[in-house]
Amino acid sequence: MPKPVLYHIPVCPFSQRLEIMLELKGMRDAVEFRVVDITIPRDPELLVKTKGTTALPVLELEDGRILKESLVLLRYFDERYPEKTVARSDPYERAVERLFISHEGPFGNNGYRFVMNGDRAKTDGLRDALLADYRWLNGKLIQHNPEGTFLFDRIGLAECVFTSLMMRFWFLDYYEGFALPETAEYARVARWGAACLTHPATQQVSFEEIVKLYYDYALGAGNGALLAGRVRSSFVLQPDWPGRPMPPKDKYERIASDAELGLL
Ligand code: GAZ
Repeated sequence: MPKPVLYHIPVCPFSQRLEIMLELKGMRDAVEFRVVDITIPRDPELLVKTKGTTALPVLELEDGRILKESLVLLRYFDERYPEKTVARSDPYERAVERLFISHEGPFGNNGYRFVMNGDRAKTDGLRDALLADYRWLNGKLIQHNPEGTFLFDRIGLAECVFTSLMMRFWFLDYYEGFALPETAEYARVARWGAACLTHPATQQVSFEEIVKLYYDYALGAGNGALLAGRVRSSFVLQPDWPGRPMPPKDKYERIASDAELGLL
């Protein structure tokens, strides 16, 4: 039986969104996941299919047609396998869900800018920008479901979109000592975040995996790029992350060697 093929990077937040969606639908096996190593040149056949673009995830349908963009793919899966829908069905709730999701871009960017920063003088400003996003989310959650846990009565599309980003932000806990303040203006988003991070359908990656693979991001090198003095990216698939040591936290001081990171 042919299946759609999803080309992806397992540790990428945009791929994990789709895994969460399929898990919630009980349809994880409907799609074949094929891992792409972003630290080596891309397979020319895949580049032809994507017309030269490199961003993943990319979905190839059974007839060869190609779809991209995680937010587009989330809705495609939800509509293609409609037995159990994850997105809301009521028009007003769908509108609220869309508005909430419209904040994922700024939220993701602010978290990544914060972890990739190498200038200590900028840390406070970057933390404040991310905290403003958390306050926005807090306000929306209070507005639409003050007593509950998720944006609506169950985990849904909004949670597919944001959970994978909140999990990546474990790199902020580790490399920046970041934690949400335990004050009233973050209480609702903290309750939501904790439920998202611990839900059985969202357990595709771990704290340890994120911290180890994103070491190079924390020093400013994204997407498999190489830092000075290094020949291996922290995004390499081998040696696999479970066998590597936890990276040093002193990102503002120096770049750890390949050997120290267990990459050789
Ligand atoms: N909009 C696309 C989607 O599917 O939603 C984004 C896909 C994407 O950026 N994929 C990246 C990729 O495939 C991996 S995940 N790169 C390999 C290549 O060869 O292009 C996120 C950021 C950021 C930097 C990186 C990432 C990230 O901000 O996780 O902000 C959220 C990349 C500076």
